[in-house]
Amino acid sequence: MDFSRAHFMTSAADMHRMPADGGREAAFIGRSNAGKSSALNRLANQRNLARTSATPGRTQLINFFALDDEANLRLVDLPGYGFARAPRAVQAKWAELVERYLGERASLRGVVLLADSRHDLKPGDRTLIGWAEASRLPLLILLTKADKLKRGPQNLALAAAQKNLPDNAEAMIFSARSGLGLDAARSWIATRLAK
Ligand SMILES: Nc1nc2c(ncn2[C@@H]2O[C@H](COP(=O)(O)OP(=O)(O)OP(=O)(O)O)[C@@H](O)[C@H]2O)c(=O)[nH]1
Ligand SMILES: [Mg+2]
Repeated sequence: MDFSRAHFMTSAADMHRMPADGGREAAFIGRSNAGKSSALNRLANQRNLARTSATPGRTQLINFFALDDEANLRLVDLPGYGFARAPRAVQAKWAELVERYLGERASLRGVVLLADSRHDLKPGDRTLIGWAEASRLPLLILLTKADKLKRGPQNLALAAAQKNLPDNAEAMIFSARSGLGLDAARSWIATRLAK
């Protein structure tokens, strides 16, 4: 699977505006600023595929990227959550959209949850883990920005994240900056998108 072929397809604010629900896709999700867009860019070897920003909450729409000309294989960048300044109504709309997407999207084959390796998983992350489990979706937790941690703390973060995970989930250490965990993440996604 050639992730470097990834190209932007479309953005959607609701289920109706998403691309046709055929083929297979993997979705990226996580708190604002967790490193979703950076991970996508690194996986695809492209600097500006998904926008990255130091300002949390930039990705407000669901962005679809195709890996092939026919758009049968897709990567999906979901809006971040846990942005404290977002109005309650916006947060409620986010939850409704994402829960529906995870529950109803037939082409969705796997979810990649990104979480900063320097912090414990947050209640919002736990909610996501629960939704993925309820939808029986394979879940990969990427513990991001691991270049900011030495080896010992990386292992502690991994052990903490692996505690109490449901059977559908696994965790890995990852850094979009250094490329740590990149091959393992690519191979997990390729497996989910393979027939
Ligand atoms: N050191 C380091 N910084 C990173 C890494 N990945 C992302 N960052 C930084 O973290 C910040 C947020 O990264 P994004 O990729 O935009 O995060 P996001 O999850 O897409 O954020 P939203 O779209 O706002 O939800 C940026 O300043 C990135 O440069 C990493 O692997 N290492
Ligand atoms: Mg983003």
